[in-house]
Amino acid sequence: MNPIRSSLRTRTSLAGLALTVMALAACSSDETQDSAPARPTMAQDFATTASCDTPPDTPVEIAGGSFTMGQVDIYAEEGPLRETRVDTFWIDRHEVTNRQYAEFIAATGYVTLAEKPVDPALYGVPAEQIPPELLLPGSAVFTPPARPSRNYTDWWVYVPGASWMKPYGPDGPDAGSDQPVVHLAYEDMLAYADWAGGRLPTEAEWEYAASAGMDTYTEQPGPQAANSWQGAFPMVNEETDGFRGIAPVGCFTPNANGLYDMVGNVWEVTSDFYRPGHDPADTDNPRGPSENAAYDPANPVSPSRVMKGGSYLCAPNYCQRYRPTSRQGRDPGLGASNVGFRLAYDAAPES
Ligand SMILES: [Ca+2]
Ligand SMILES: [Ca+2]
Repeated sequence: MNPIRSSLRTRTSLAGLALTVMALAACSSDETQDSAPARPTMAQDFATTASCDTPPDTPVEIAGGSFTMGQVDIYAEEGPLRETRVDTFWIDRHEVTNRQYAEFIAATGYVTLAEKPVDPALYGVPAEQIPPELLLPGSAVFTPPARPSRNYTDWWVYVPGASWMKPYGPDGPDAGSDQPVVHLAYEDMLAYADWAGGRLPTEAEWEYAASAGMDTYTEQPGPQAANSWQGAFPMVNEETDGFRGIAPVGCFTPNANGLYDMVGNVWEVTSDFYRPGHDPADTDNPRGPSENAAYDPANPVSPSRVMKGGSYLCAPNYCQRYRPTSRQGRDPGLGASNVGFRLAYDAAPES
């Protein structure tokens, strides 16, 4: 067995941490298989040097209103349907990019969680029992398996040295400046938001902003509609949309609000705590459950946050999450190579 993969499973068994970062990932599945396929390609094979016209960094005003939040015909965690009110807010046109995050780092000297050694106390066992590689700084990187699989431990690998600056690991290329920043913990996103004068959107705000003029993409987005996965996930990536992995922001058609990549490219973390399903009575600017009420079956260790919209890792043969209503829990303490964010604002930011 690959030692890194073995380590990841060990880490999962110790603390439940990696389990969550894997489950948050592309999509979830209840099916598993025992065989551990080899991997024919490396993580960095998913990198691109393509460029697109980057949308402006100025946010878009989303006029307050009501919409039908949720969906009931795909996954149980998205229901029930309910008419939901959202007040006016502003939201970024595109996912936060590596260029923007680098400006924050340069201004503050901030160090992200993935760049720090792992606290042995998180494992709950004597330090001498923890494999040393599990204490190295790092993050979870998508690495495709060689044979078909529905077991996410076959494609999520804990890679020491992976970080927002090296999203494919230390041997891969540097992060593309106009590509979405990934491998961040929740606290890393909050730190950026504080510096930039914004905040993370609530799930209701995000879904309201994403829903304008959007199809639900129960099957597959068109090749111009979203950076998705064409072919049989996780092996066959036909790249019909031009991107095997992450795309620079703004390469796909914006929605009716002028927002790019709300669906696809990278998952986007919101401020709501996660639990399966929505509170049917919480319909006026909902902010999700309390921390005590948060519950994520894939993450028993720490209260997950909601992330939205799916990523470049998903396909109808495996999951159906290229929709504004799609949601999964996100462990706040670990990064992954397909999870990012964008900011919301209570007022028009000063230019
Ligand atoms: Ca793609
Ligand atoms: Ca996205």
